[in-house]
Formats: sequence, C-alpha cells, structure tokens
Amino acid sequence: MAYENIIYQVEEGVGTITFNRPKALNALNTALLEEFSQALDVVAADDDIRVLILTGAGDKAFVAGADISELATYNALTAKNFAQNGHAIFARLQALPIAVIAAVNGFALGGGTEIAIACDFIYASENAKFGQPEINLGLIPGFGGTQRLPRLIGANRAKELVFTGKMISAAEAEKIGLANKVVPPDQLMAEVMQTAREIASKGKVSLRAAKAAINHGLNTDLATGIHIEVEGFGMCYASSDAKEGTSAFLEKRKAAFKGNFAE
Ligand code: CO8
Repeated sequence: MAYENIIYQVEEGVGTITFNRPKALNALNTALLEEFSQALDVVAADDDIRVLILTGAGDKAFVAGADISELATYNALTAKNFAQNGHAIFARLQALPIAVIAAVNGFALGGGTEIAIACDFIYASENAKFGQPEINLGLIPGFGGTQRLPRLIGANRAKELVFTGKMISAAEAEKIGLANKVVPPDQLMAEVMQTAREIASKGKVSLRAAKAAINHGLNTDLATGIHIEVEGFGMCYASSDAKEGTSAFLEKRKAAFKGNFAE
C-alpha cells in the first residue's frame, strides 16, 4: 500500500513506522492519522512481525503534536470527534500483542509525547524534547496526556508538565522515567534495533501474555492483576515455547522459540 505521510518498512521481523511530514515536524494531521491507522492494521495482521518501532522523519522531530492548522478550524463537536478518533487509534497501538518501541529523535510534543507513551517504552536521542504544550494553545492534551502520562510518571510531574506546557530535555525525561534510555542521535536507531532484535528472539506467546498482564494489571486492583498473571502464565503452556525454553535451559543450549497460538 502506498503511503504519503508515513513510511512503513519491515526487516527481520521488525516493523518500523516513520512519521513522514518533516516540513511540519511530522505533525499529526487527519491524513497522517488515517495512514497510521491503516499501517497498524497491516502490522496486526502480519504474524511475522514481532516488534514495531515508531520514529520520525528528519533529524528535528519525532512528532511535534497534532497539526495546529487543523486544530484552528475545529468547533466543540469536531474537536471531540478528532480526539475520539485519535484515542481509538492509540488504543489499538497500545493493545498490539507485540512489543512497540518509540524511537524519539527530536521534538515529541503534545500528541508526539502521547504517541510515545502509548508505546511499551521509549528510547530517546540526546536532542529529544518532550512536553504537553496544549495549554499554550488554550487546550488540554487530547490523545491521552492527562491519563497515560500521570500513570507513567506520577500525577505531580504530569500536572507540572500539563499546567506549564514547558518542554523537558531527554536527560530529564530519562530521570523521571519517561524515557528508558538516551543515546546520541546517530546511535538511536541502532540501539532500538538491537533491543528490538533481542525481543524478537523471545517467545511470541509469552511476550504477548506478559504485555497483556502488565497492561491490564495496571488498570485494575492487585488481586485482579494477579489473576490475570496466573491466567497468562498458564496460557504460555499452550505454546511449544514453554517446553522449548525450559528444555533448552536444562540442555544448556540457546532456546529457539517458534511457538504460536495455533498449535
Ligand atoms: N502543527 C502544525 N505545524 C507545525 C507544528 C504543529 N504542531 N509544529 C511545527 N509545525 C511547523 C511550523 O509551523 C513550521 O512550518 P513553516 O516552516 O511552514 O512555518 C515548521 O513546522 C517548522 O517549525 P518551526 O519553524 O516552528 O521550528 P522551530 O525549530 O522554530 O520550533 C517547535 C520547533 C518548538 C517544535 C515549534 O514548531 C512548536 O512549538 N510547534 C508546536 C508544538 C505544539 O504546540 N504541539 C502541540 C500541538 S496540540 C496537540 O498535540 C494536541 C493533541 C491532541 C489533540 C486532540 C484534540 C482534538
């Protein structure tokens, strides 16, 4: 499928979606979101993809937020529709049964920070900047910044970012647990690919069960979360990977995971 606002590539079981409007710092307009949504469907339907990476085209931005020239045209109803549509896409991103890594290579503002925190974790380049500047536009975050961000970094830190609209550096983002790792810009994709390949070598079923347990467990009480973990632990035995992983350990060899749900 031909895309104009994103680039979609697959290499060795790792898919990469690159937001590709560099002249507008990869701002999210309706057309880009639509293509992103379509690409997520392609990723979800491809059993061979084990990890998805999101990044931005050019050396300046990951995503500088929703496209402000579109935001300027909204009324209360169209704004609500836009936010709802974005949430539906981000929810599908978060629920993908594979690992998703944000490679944040510059500005990740507003919707940019919100896409990154809907991923499983973030690696950032030293020149990355994060923030929720919507308040400077007379708005509030509309793609999860008031919800995912406090869950990730705590209500106090999220409120400071949302109330002030200020940008923080990659180093600060790492310090507060927003980014897992910060590396020089020219090493970002290599670092992300290395982690992606490592994850891709693990069992598909166990990765899926682990992600579902963590994601669902975060939105529930401990007892329910533990129940989810127990179910997921049992489900791993529906795949040959559990046999392969435990046998490989006992036979002192590297496990070769090939399992899937169709066994
Ligand atoms: N939307 C549209 N165009 C943008 C955006 C954006 N978010 N960000 C940058 N651009 C454009 C600029 O207009 C400029 O275009 P042109 O060359 O045609 O004038 C080009 O990108 C380059 O930008 P700058 O010249 O401004 O580059 P600087 O290096 O001087 O500044 C900044 C970089 C600091 C990133 C600056 O561009 C900036 O502040 N951008 C806006 C950041 C922002 O406020 N983002 C939040 C938007 S709101 C949001 O994301 C809400 C999400 C939820 C919406 C759901 C509700 C319905």
